[in-house]
Order: sequence, then C-alpha cells, then structure tokens
Amino acid sequence: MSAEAYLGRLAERGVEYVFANAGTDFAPIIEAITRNTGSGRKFPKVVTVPHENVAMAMAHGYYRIAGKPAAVMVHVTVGTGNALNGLMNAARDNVPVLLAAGRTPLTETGHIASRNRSIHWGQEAFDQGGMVREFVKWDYELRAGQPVDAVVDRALDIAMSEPRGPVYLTLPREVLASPAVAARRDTVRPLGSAPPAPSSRAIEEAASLLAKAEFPLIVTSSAGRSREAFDELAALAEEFALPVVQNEARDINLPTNHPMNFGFAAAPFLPKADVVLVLESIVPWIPRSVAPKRDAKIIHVSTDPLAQRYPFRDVEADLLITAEAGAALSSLRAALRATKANGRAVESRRRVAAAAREDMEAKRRKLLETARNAVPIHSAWLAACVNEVKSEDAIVVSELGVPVGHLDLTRHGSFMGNMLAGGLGFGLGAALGAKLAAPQREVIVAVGDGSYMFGNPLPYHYVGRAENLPTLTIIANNHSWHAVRQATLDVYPDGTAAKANIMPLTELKPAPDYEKVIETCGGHGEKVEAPGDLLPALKRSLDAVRSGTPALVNVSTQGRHN
Ligand SMILES: Cc1ncc(C[n+]2csc(CCOP(=O)(O)OP(=O)(O)O)c2C)c(N)n1
Repeated sequence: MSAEAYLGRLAERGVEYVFANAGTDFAPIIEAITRNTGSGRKFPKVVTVPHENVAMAMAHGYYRIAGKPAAVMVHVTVGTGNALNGLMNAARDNVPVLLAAGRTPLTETGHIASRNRSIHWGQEAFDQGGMVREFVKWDYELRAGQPVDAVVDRALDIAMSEPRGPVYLTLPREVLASPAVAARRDTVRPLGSAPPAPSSRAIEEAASLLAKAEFPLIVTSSAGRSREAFDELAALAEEFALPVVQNEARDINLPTNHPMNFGFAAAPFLPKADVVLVLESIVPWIPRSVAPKRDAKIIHVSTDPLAQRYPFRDVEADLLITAEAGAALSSLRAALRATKANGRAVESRRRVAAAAREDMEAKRRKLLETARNAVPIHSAWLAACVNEVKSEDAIVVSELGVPVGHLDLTRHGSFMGNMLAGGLGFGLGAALGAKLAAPQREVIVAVGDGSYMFGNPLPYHYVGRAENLPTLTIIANNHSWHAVRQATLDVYPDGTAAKANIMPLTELKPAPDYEKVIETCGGHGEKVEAPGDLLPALKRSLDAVRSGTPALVNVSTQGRHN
C-alpha cells in the first residue's frame, strides 16, 4: 500500500528518522510499520515524540549536525498547528525538513479508511496547506493514482536545494491505505540540485575592493554551516588579515581562538570599516543602532542575498553575489591572491587585529574576575564553567541560555544559537536531534527558564530517556522573561513600567523546582544558587551524562549579559 511505499522511499532517499506524533490518520502508517517487520525492506526509524514542537526541533537539530534531512509526521490540521512554531524556525534557518501531515479521510463511506469518527468532519480544512504555505518552499497533497516515490523525491529535492528550507506534504488516509502506484523511474542520486557557482566577475570585483581596504570587516551569522565554508573562512581571514564578527551567530563560523575572531557584535567595528563583506547574514546589523560609513562598500554573499522570502529589508548593498559561502570564499581567496594584495597593508592589519584581540581578552578576563563571585550567578561565570567542563567537540545549544561571546568554540558544528524567527521552544528538541545525529559527542543545552517551559520539558525528558539520548540541560533561571522586560525598558526607558515594583508580564514566580522534572524521567537533577557550587555541579552532571543518564542543572542567574 502507499503508506509502505512512502516510508520505504524515505529510507531509499537517505532519511533515517521520522519524528512522529500520531492520530487516527496514522492507521495505514502504523499498519505499514508492523507489516514491514522482518521483510528486509528498509524503513526509517519512527520515533514517538509527544509534542510536535519538540519533533520539529529534533528534525532541525538533527539536520544541523547530520547535514541530512529528517522527516516529521503529525496529525492532520491540529498537529500541523502545533508544529508551526518549529516550522517557522526551520524556514528562517534554511533547514530542510519534510513535514508530513495526515489529511482527514475524504470519503464518508466506500473505503476501509473512510470517516469513522466525528473529528473526521471537524478536522477537514478547505486548504490545509494554506496554514503553512508562507513558511514552506513547496506544499502538496498526495492524490489517488500518484506514485508516492515521485512525490517524496520532489519534496526532498526541493527542500535540499539552495536556499534550503522545509516542505509540507499532506497524506489522506484513503490514499495511504490504497495500493501503491509504481514509480516511472527509480533513480537514486544525491538530494537536491547543485548550487550555482559564484560569478567570477563579481568575485574579482569583491577581491579588488577587499584588497584596497584599510579596515575590511566580514560580518556573518551562519556562514560556518558547512564544513567547507567554516574552513575556508578561517583560511581567508588568516591569510589576508580580515577581521570577522559573528553577529547574531546561529552557527559557529570561525573558531573563537582564531586571530581574526572579533567577537559576536558588529556594532563596535562597523563604523570603522571601509569594506564590509556580509556573509550569510539576514540582519548583519540593526540600522536603528549602528550604520556603516556612508562611503563604505558593502558586499553580500549568500545563497539568497536579497532575502526574497523576507517582506522588508533595506540593508546597504553595493555588490550582491549569489553563492554558497564555501565556494565563494575559496574563489575569493584565489582572486585575492591574484590581486597581489598589498603585503604591508595585510601585515599592518594583522598587528591592529592582534592588539584588538588582546584588548577583548583583557576585558573578558576583567569581567570574569568580578562575575565569578556574583550572586545571583552571572552569565559570564556560567559560560566560563561550561568551557571548563565541556570537551572540545561538544555541541552547545543555547536558547537565551549562555552568551556565545564567552564560550570557547573551536570545532565546526559545535554551536546552535538563537533562532532568527524567534520561535522559543527550539533548544531542548534541537539538543535531542543533535545527539541522535552524533551519539559520540557531548550535547549541552543551555536555556532560559522561559525557554525551558516553551520547549515542552516533559516530552523532551521523556524522549531523552525513551530513545537513550543523554544530554546535559542547563537552565539559566532568572525567574523571568528578561527579554520582555528589556524590550519594555528599551522602548520606555523612563516609563511607568520601568518604575513599577513588579513589571507585569515579565516574572516567572514562584519558580517550579525544575531539577525535579527530569527526575520523574530517570534523570539526574541539581539546583545551584552559589557561584562556588556551579562548577562541581556541572562536573557531576556531565559525569552522569557520560555514563548515559540525562542531567539537568537549574542555575539561579541574573538577567543575561551578552
Ligand atoms: C513562541 C514564542 N512566544 C513568545 C516569545 C516572546 N519572547 C521572547 S524572549 C521571551 C522570554 C524568554 O525567557 P527566558 O528563556 O527565560 O530568557 P530571558 O529573556 O529571561 O533571558 C519571550 C516570552 C517568543 N520569542 N516565542
């Protein structure tokens, strides 16, 4: 039947996992899984995830580490509704996910899968795909008589072509339960189309601008997504002494110990730059707060330099290059060599960079001197303790948890930061997905207390135990939605809310004993209030994780410091 063909084709195209939250629409899927037992035909592993937001975040975190798409399957309209937050995160982070949803049975009688519950009328929508259309690259409904294989292939190919992103497929129960239609062709090749090569003329122009620059600056948020781009950026920045800031970093793009790492905020350096290379960054700076020099030359390199799916964006741009970061950087390095970039300028930039980095390091050390004893615990001390306990290739996921500017991150794929779509509830599920993709690596997820609750903690801890995915969870617990408080202060610095004893809609008190939640799922939980207790607690907890027990440390913190 088509349900078997659907699962079989996913596996054939390299999809290893389906994160699923089932309903009445799943009857043919469940029947297919059991029929297939022992048949020898490969199916993806179907993982039960008791909330759709966690399932979407798992697929997201899995792709970010594995580089391969996962599928998610949810229950009709209502499951899709619950998956939307994660879908928006995936769309704005260029993450390919095949989100499939059942479709309520179309017929009232006449088929074994026809409607047999009242919800089958209540769950029908005129346009189920319309719910998600703004945030997917493609949506479609599998129709009777169509080869499932071809539809799966098309979905995955589109998701995996640059710029990547999620796709949506609806699967009516009668169609899933009907005999499969054979595919016309059966080509199994790598997913997606090859990306366009960067224009050599544009790369030469960029190289000639950069070669002449006195203070060039590279601004990136997610160029380091691919290993090639991560390595190429390090090589280019080193060879030509090009400072890099990782503004609003979603990935680690340059090792934090690289001599050209200028930190994680563009604002301090942008006004000095005469040439700026914006590499995979939708919001390279906030125009309201900072602007480049009027005569600075701004180059954009991205698979989608115009950010076509974003309604309004007015970033300065003199040269726009459509390319993957890795390919663009390697051609740029060759082109810069060909310009015989002035060696003296490069060496003088190198000296300035070394001084600037020493200055940044000195500030960091000074801050830490006071931060290490602060009560409630300071986020710089939290980061320092994380640095102390984690292994070098650990994956750190942070959702308003730990400031990236204080972390030591040297390896490709060792960081996942805040989502551009801002859909909270990403961190916990992403950590599970990352662990699934790299079981041998440590996964540490730091979340605000608000983000922890958005992340559906019980489903998270449940899946962690059921699927044997031990992670270390750190809650930066400031007993509030600090970001909401800060936003109010930003807009009304002298307003009545700023002076109120308790600012409405910002407090999360009385705080639950979060460390006990994980204990109900067989995990190790600790609560830390004194700064001196933090390091031993993290060590104990990471030891538990290393021995296979998920752990959580609930840390009483101040509002975040970036
Ligand atoms: C799904 C969703 N709902 C609401 C928000 C608005 N929001 C942004 S930050 C924030 C507070 C998060 O609290 P926490 O994780 O504790 O971090 P803190 O701001 O305290 O550092 C909220 C509610 C959001 N981004 N996403």
